[in-house]
Amino acid sequence: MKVAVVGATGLVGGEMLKVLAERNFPVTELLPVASEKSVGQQIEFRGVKYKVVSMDTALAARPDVAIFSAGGSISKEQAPRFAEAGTVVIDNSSAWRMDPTKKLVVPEINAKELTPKDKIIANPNCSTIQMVLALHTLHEAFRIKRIVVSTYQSVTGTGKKAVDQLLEERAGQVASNPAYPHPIDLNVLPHIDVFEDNGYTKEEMKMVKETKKILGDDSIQVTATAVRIPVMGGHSEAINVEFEKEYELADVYRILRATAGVEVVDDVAHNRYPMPKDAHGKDAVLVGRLRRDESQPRTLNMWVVADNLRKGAATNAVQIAEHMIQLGLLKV
Ligand code: 11C
Repeated sequence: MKVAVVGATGLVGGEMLKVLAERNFPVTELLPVASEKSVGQQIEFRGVKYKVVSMDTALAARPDVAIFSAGGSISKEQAPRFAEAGTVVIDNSSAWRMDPTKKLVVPEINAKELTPKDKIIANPNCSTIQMVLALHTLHEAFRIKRIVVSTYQSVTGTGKKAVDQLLEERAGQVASNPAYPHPIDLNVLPHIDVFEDNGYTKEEMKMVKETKKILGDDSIQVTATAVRIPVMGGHSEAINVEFEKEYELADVYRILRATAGVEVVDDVAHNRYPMPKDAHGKDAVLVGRLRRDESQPRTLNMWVVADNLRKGAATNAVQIAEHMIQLGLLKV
């Protein structure tokens, strides 16, 4: 299969290449695409060196599938060109997620909704993916009424510039080209992406809107506070979820242990709970600290951690492509 990776030189693009190789995705020809200034640069994939090409060169090669991780405006402009040329586009930006004509897919939840008409498929935001993966089977069992979530997000969600800011500050320097309006080392920023008119950030509103769309239920109420912390390796989330039906904690454990892509890490007697350093490099969404909210009936507290570059981005995108192969929507 001819595969284009758009944004191949970025943090997510690099993880895409790693995940495609690890999962033995049937790549016969790779087209790494990046901005004009990176064209000609070499990247390595499965031990072979490939030259970075321009968008137009990749388009002319008519790839079977193009995985985009190059930001919303590039996706908005370029994804339709690829789709018109017959390429299936899996887009990791926010450009198409809330478009009612596009599917927003977490494969374990809703890949079955994909049809031959779907030529641009949206990959959700990382903080949404890990939350809905930890919640969808509980929703089936007990019906979610309301979610209150606070996130603790890794600097890798912002990109290389933020990783460099953290590393420079940690080395005692003033960041040369900071990604954030404040220092991030020894600090916490209740600010991810831009502020909207309602006082929430765009990241917080993505969690509200995308959750409803993926779970296919507009009645679910979601309120979020998204926070950047000086961590690399994964996003963490404190989730308080109120159900319509009463639940038994034993059933919650049983359901989560049987949920594909979820790993329960919950043994407080031995100080075992999910942490970003353990999620780093893994595809599983780690769930722990499961406990009844004693202040309100039918309500559960949980702590959910995942590698935002993997299940939150690259792994989910590659899994969408794999499901499309299984469903006969992409031909090998
Ligand atoms: C962050 N969640 O951690 C963001 C990164 O809409 O795909 C991913 C943004 C997106 O900053």
